[in-house]
Amino acid sequence: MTLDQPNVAAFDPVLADEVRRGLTSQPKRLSSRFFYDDEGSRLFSEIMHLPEYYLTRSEYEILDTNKEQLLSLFAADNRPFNLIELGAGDGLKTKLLLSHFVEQGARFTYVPVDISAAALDGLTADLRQKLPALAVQPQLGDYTEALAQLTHQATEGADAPRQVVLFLGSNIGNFAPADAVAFYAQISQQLQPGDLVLTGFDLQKHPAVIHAAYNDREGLTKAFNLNLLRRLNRDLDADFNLAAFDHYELYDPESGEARSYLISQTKQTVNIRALDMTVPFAYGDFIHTEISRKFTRDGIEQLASQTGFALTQWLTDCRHYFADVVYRK
Ligand code: AVI
Repeated sequence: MTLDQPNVAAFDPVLADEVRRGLTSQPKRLSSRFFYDDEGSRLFSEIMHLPEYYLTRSEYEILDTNKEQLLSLFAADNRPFNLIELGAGDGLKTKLLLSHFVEQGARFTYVPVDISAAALDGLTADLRQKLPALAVQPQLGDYTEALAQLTHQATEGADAPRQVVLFLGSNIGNFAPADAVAFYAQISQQLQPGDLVLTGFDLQKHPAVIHAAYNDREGLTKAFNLNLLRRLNRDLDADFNLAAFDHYELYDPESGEARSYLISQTKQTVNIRALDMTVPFAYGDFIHTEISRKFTRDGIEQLASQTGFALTQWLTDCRHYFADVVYRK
């Protein structure tokens, strides 16, 4: 290898492969999975506090109002339970449930699962300090791998813990419809009858409310979207000029999809040196970066029935913007 050739092996192969495929496909696309480097995670935490981003506050209200009911369900028949949170992040909303469950003397272990070691370490340290009586068993890794490992270890018998999976914050909205079905089918296969899944779904509502949530006046969502290009500059030695791209958000009430794009504001060529690739952009060319699906009750019931679950609880906030839904295996 000569000195001016990129050392491709040093770059994240999954990122490299997806970027190569995404930027040569028509239309161009990049996966929203790559939003969450340290800066992207920080920006998302700020987005959650924006006045326009109603999702977090709506879900907080639901969990706060229904925490007693949720505990009765999770601990039914006096069984202990494992509370397995997929994509725990900073655990903001879960802490509300955890402190209530600990106060009530519930027999349970909290198992946060996350792909980011930094996020898991931070969350675990914070919980050990704030809720020292809580049993925490962090699991680093991909959701389905971690879930497979956990349920494989599960014991049987009357006092065997019930598995309760949490997937909050409408993270499910970032999956394409077929991927969401495959994901729940996989979770379902790993659970026993009587195990539960609590999911946060953002609901369809006035399109203007949804559009504003992804097009905030402060420009944080724009910064979050553009940060993906900054990441490619750093991780794949690319030279995207962030000022030459704009954020564009579309909400389509027919499909229930909010879609984020990055729009080229000029004719330009971008070099991605780690991939030995140049990407031409015409004025107005776009990269599709995220889908945030909004659901109907019918769609949520259908997802349950297609994947081996029954919908047992439907909890919403006072404006009916968001639903936290319990599926039983
Ligand atoms: C993480 N996820 C549920 C967020 C959403 O609403 O789709 C990510 C986000 N994208 C822009 N703003 C927030």
